[in-house]
Amino acid sequence: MTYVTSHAGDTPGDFGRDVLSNLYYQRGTTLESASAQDTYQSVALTVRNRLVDRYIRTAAAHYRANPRFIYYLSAEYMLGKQLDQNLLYSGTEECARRALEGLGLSPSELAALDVEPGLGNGGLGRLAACLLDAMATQDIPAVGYGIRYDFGIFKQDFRDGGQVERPDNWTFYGNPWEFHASDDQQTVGFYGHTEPLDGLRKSWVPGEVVLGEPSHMLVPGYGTTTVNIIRLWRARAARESFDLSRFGAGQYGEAVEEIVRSENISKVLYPDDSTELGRELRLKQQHFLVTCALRDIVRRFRLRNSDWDDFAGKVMIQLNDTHPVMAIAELMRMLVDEEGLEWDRAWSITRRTFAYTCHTLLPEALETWPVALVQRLLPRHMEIIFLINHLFLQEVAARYPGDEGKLRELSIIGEGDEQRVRMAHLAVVGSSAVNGVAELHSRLLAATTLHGFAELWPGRFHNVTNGISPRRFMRLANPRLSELITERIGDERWLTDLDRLTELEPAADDPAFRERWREVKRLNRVDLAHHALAATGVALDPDALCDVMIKRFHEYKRQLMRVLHVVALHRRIHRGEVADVVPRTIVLAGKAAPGYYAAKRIMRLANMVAGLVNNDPVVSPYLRVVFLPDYNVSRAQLIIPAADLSEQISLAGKEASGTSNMKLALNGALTIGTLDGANVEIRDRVGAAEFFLFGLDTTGVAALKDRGYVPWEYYDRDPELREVLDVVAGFDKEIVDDLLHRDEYLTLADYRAYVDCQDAVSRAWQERDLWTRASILNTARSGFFSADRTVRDYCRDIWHISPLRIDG
Ligand code: CBF
Repeated sequence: MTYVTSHAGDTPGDFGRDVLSNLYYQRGTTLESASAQDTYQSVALTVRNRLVDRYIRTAAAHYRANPRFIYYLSAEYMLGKQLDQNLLYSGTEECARRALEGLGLSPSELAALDVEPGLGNGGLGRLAACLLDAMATQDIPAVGYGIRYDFGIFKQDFRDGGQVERPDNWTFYGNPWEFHASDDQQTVGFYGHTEPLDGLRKSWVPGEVVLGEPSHMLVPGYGTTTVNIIRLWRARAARESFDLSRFGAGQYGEAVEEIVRSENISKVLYPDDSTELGRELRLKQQHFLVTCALRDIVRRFRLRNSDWDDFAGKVMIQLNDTHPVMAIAELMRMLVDEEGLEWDRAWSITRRTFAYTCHTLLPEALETWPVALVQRLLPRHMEIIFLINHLFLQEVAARYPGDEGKLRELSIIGEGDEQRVRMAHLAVVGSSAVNGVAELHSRLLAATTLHGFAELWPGRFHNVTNGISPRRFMRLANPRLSELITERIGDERWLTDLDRLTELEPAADDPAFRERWREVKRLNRVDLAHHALAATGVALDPDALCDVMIKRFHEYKRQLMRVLHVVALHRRIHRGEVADVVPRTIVLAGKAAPGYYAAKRIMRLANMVAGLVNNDPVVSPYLRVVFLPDYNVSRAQLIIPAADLSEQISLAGKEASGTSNMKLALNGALTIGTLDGANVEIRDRVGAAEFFLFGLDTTGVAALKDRGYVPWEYYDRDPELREVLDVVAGFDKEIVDDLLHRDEYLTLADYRAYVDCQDAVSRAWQERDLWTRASILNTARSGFFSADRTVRDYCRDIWHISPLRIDG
């Protein structure tokens, strides 16, 4: 059989012909009568098809080589728009542009119809997408597994300054990027009971069964043939679940009850967990994902292998945070109960198969599940977890004889008011490797949060500092700067070898280059200003310093401190103290978890302060605040290239890594930040002189807390802070009360250092050449933060695999 496969040497004519053919045969229409959706979907298919040939070749080469695969399990993926990415990765950008223009179509109007799959919340989900990109680019055989939520992360609007959440029906018009594979459906059980078989084996008789239906999207590598996939699962009810007789009796709701109950599992990302039912649904989602993924992984393993002792050699499962950790119990269940393996053999295979990435230091972010809930929903898994824990605690007891405290500390089962399964403990016990996501984070994990485990198994603990995709966050986001860099370096290979950016260093001292760099930054600020005006009605000055804080709203990230500084600037300017003031645009963007009231209050305050500033005719020539709603990957791609200053101001010891810090530094923004997360490594690499450091470090934080932190003292001693808090109290007294009496994240303690450091930023901005020099050096020295390097670190330290290059 021969297929028309290769699009190498494509001309605009070929591309245009394929668009027309897709319009005709896939949408049943012609260019003359096509709707905007018809045209967009046909163009998307045309681009997608240009990756299929590479994907088929990749799959065939993987089949032949039977390598060790990396299976990345994650509840979240923030993939970003696919059209711009796939045009770039298929090498058809230019050809497509000419073809579309030839057909009288506007590439930018088509791009606007491309929908971002918002299948994640924030850093962890975007990291997953960057790692998939880098794995494909590094020729690592890999599959990402996740859930195909019907509704992704909510859309954010503001009403009276407060966040309003709207559903994100991202596949409303269909998703042209995915391939459905109904034949690979899997069956997932819930509830029920267990029955003894022989030895430790049991049979689980589920009380409810749901189907998982996969579809996959292509994950192309850049500058290589490899195209991997991400496989997303959607929950479906069994075929016969529609109750025809009830429907006939007019009981329309009851007739589809089972369908609705089943499909609810993949309905939304992170269902509200403030109710018992919501929590149960979340656990159901987790079990659904891991069961579908594991069954698919075993199916793939069996294509070329038959001996279970080869499993861990062929299968490496990376657990992205605790959400997929139930996979450890599920694999044990499959091996012991279904495959009849001895417990010890199954445990050895399981432990060697899994590796776990921890993304937090906040104890409250380490997931736990009530034993009673797990017992009811997943009775066999609970028995398995108890047994894993029992055997583990025997090991602990042997190592620390008589030390009851140690047993309590390390146990997978937490004993409080109610027994709870500590998922991070299960992850560490059931994995061959555990890693933090920045040097400081990994160090603190081993010293504090997971200390007992690091003492027990020091060799199991690693650091893999996060990274970002330079393709997405430089080449696609910032084409102007990319072009300038390519022109200077001489070729585009820096996009896959980001350390080559160091070749820009001499250019930092070249006045003509600095001028062009500034011009690019300015044009990017002009683009942002257009967008901000359209989105919010706030007019921005493209010559003002663009000061950016983009991230989830969380108290520890301290958006509140950002707002306090804005109020301080407002007061100063309003009083006429403008001698040292440089015009600034404060850009804020980020969502808060719907039930996180403290974060939502801060967001509301930020919007109110924005109104105060923007509507004050004395202040607004110097200062503007724009809060761009509905932050997502596409908005990040727009904001980051325009940024001059990157706000990374979390309380030291709270941010695991951060990745917006890397994206902004790569795009030439200077950082104002604390010694937290990956800020530490950014400062080490770009240079202390090119980084505005302020605030307590982790030792200072601990010492202050030990001494007894009294926020009032800072208020008493700092007249400007007093004035600022008085203004804030006029908007929201509760926020000020909390700051003065509790201030868990030491905002007042770091406030003065922060504001003084911001003054230093303003002075530095006036030294335009020095600033631009530092901006260029930030870019030139950010090569380390490429996700390609992250993937290479995983390969070397955790996965123990090498790239598999696909010919052609
Ligand atoms: O490691 C990726 C990111 O993950 C988080 O967003 C998370 O969800 N735990 C952390 O908060 C970030 O610090 C980290 O960069």
